[in-house]
Amino acid sequence: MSTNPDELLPAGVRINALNGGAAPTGALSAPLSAEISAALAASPRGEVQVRAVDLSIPLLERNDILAERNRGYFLGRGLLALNLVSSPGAGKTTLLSRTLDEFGREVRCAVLVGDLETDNDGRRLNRPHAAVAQITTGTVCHLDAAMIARAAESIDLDDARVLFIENVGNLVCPASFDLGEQIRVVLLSTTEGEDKPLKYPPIFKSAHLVLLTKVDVADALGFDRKVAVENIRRVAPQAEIIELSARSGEGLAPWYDYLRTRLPRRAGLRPASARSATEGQSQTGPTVAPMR
Ligand SMILES: Nc1nc2c(ncn2[C@@H]2O[C@H](COP(=O)(O)OP(=O)(O)O)[C@@H](O)[C@H]2O)c(=O)[nH]1
Ligand SMILES: [Mg+2]
Repeated sequence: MSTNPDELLPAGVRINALNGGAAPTGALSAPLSAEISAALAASPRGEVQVRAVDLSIPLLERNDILAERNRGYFLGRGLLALNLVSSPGAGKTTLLSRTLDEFGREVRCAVLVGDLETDNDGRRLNRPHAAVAQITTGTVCHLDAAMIARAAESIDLDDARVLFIENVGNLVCPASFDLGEQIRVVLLSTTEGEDKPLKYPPIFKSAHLVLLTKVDVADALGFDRKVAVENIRRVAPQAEIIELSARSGEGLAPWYDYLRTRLPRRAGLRPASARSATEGQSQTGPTVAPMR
C-alpha cells in the first residue's frame, strides 16, 4: 500500500479534522492539513495518527480568535488585563487581596478568579470597591477565552482600570490558552524550590512578568533567591522579575508601580452600541458567579 498521503485520498479531498469524514481541501487550515498529511505518511493505515493530531488544533485556533476579541474589548474599555498563573498555593489570591486593599483604593480593579470547585477565592477577594466573579471550571485545568468573555460580561467593569484574572492553579495547561490578557504574570513561590522554571519552561517563556513570592520565608526554607532569579532569567530572559511578599509587604511597591505604569489610556466612554464580549457565543459550559 502507498504511504503517500495524496494517494490515500481522492484529489481535492482531506480528512475532516473533527469527525474523520472527508471534506474539501479548503475546509482545513494549511498547518492542520500539513499535520494530517504527515500523520498519514507516518502510518500506512492512517486512522489513529490522524485522530490523535487533529482535535486540539481547531480548539486552540478558536480560543485564539476569542482571545483576540477579548483583548480588543479590554483595550477598548481602557482596561489593563493581567492573567496570573502559578502552581496551586503560590500566593495568587493572597497577593490579589492585598493589592485590592492597597493599590485598589487608588485605581479601581476587578477580578475574575478560576478554580475547579468552590467559590472560596471569589469570597476572599470580594470587596465593596472591586467587582469579582468566580468561574468554576469543573474538571477543566485552565481558564479559556470563552470563559473570560462570559465572566467579564457578568460584572460591572464601567469604572475599572485593571482586570486581574486568577487562573486555575497549574503550571502546565494555562500556558496554551491566551485569554486576551495584555500581561501574563507567572508566580513562583519560595515553597516550590528554585528549579521550577527549568522544569516547566513553557509557562515561564510566555511570561511578561515573574513574581517570586513569599520571600519572607525564603531564609527559613533555605531557598536561594539568587539561584531562582538566575533560573528564571535563563528560561525567560524576556520577563521582568519582582521579588515580593504579600505578608511582609516587601516588593509590593515595585509591583504597584509596574501596574501603574502600564495602565492604558482611557478611550472615553464606551458607546452604548458597542458589542459585548460574548455576542454570538454559546452560553453553556463552566459556571460564572458574580460575587455580590
Ligand atoms: N509566608 C507567606 N505565606 C503566604 C504568602 N502569600 C500567600 N501565603 C500563604 O500561602 C498559602 C496559599 O496562598 P493562596 O493565596 O491561597 O495561593 P493561591 O492558590 O495561589 O491563590 C496560604 O496559606 C497563604 O497564607 C506570603 O507572601 N508569605
Ligand atoms: Mg487562589
